[in-house]
Formats: sequence, structure tokens, C-alpha cells
Amino acid sequence: MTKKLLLTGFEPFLDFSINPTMKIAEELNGAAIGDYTITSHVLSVDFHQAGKQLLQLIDETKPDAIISLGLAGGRFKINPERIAINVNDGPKDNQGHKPDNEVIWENGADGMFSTLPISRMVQQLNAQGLPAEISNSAGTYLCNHVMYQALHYTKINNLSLPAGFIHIPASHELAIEHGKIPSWSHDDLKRAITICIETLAEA
Ligand code: PCA
Repeated sequence: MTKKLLLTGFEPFLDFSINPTMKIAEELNGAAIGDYTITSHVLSVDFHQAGKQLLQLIDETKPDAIISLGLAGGRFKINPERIAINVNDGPKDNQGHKPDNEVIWENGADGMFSTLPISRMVQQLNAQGLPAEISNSAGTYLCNHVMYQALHYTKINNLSLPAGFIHIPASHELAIEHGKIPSWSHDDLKRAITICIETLAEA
């Protein structure tokens, strides 16, 4: 039986005029990888909306697994994230809200670990020549926020589905516009995410 994977990307934000996760999410929408069929959506870089959008998508699609993608402009490798923390902080979001050390969920756990096979993903990526490393911090901005929201939701609803977050470097297209960050080709970024999904399917 085929399983459903909810895959999310993000819209552009701050001085990143392109978000490569958006194109990857759009191009993989409807694709079948391993025993997963992918449903993709692009989330808003908006602290008041992104979590609601994600939780609504989970309710609507009833996925068997969730992978959220985000741009980490300046990073060199594919970074599956290990942990999400119960904090919103950082610069203004796309609606002008600037969180200052806010909690995401009152009484939520301080931190929650990814339930994706992140070590295996990193091994598979490196084995196929794509630099990858587990990251021990997803930051405190929107990426950490949606990772925390997904893990909190699966925990309080006793859902045993794998969920987590993968940060990716800039695409060449973005790096040329931005001027100060390393980049990968879009095809390699997309191949890396495909390998992560294949790894999840084999887990
Ligand atoms: N990256 C940001 C938010 C949106 C995105 O793609 C982050 O790392 O939090």
C-alpha cells in the first residue's frame, strides 16, 4: 500500500529573494519515491501562520511521514536537523513580527528530537557524493518553529509517524542574487532530498 509523505518548503524571506525549498517542494508534488507518494506545500515565513498551516495540512492529508525543508543560507552541506526547541526568536518575519524569546507551546517540552532516520540519511547522502552532516541546531526562527510544531503535534496526538526537518544550502540562482553565500545546483539539491526520502522509505 502506498504511504503519504507531507513535504513542505518555505517562501522567500529576509534578504533571500529566492527560496530553493519552494521549487523542490513544487517539483516533487505528486511524485512517488519508494512507497511514498508526495503531497507538497509551501509555508509562509510568518510565526502566526506557519504552524497553523502545517497542522491544518496534517489534519487534511493524514500523512504517514512529514519532512519540512528550509533554506540555511551560508551553510555548505545538507543538514538533517536533530532537535527543535520551544523558542521563537530572531529577525522580523514576512509580516513584520519580531519574536523575542517567546515560547511556542506553554508547557511543551524544551526540546524534541527528529523522528526521521537522520543518521542513515547523512550516510546515504555522503555515500552518493553529496556532502551532508547532522545539524544540532535548527536555530530559533521559522524552521525550528515548524519542526517543533510537527513534533509537538505528533507527540500530543500519539501519532507514531516519522517527522522532522532538513536544512539545505542556497541554489546557484539564489547565490548569484545574494552575492555572499555558497551554493549547490538545483538538481543536486533536489537529488539530495530524493535520497533522504528514499532512505526514509527503506527505514
Ligand atoms: N529558512 C528559515 C525560515 C525559512 C527558511 O527557508 C530558517 O532557517 O528558519
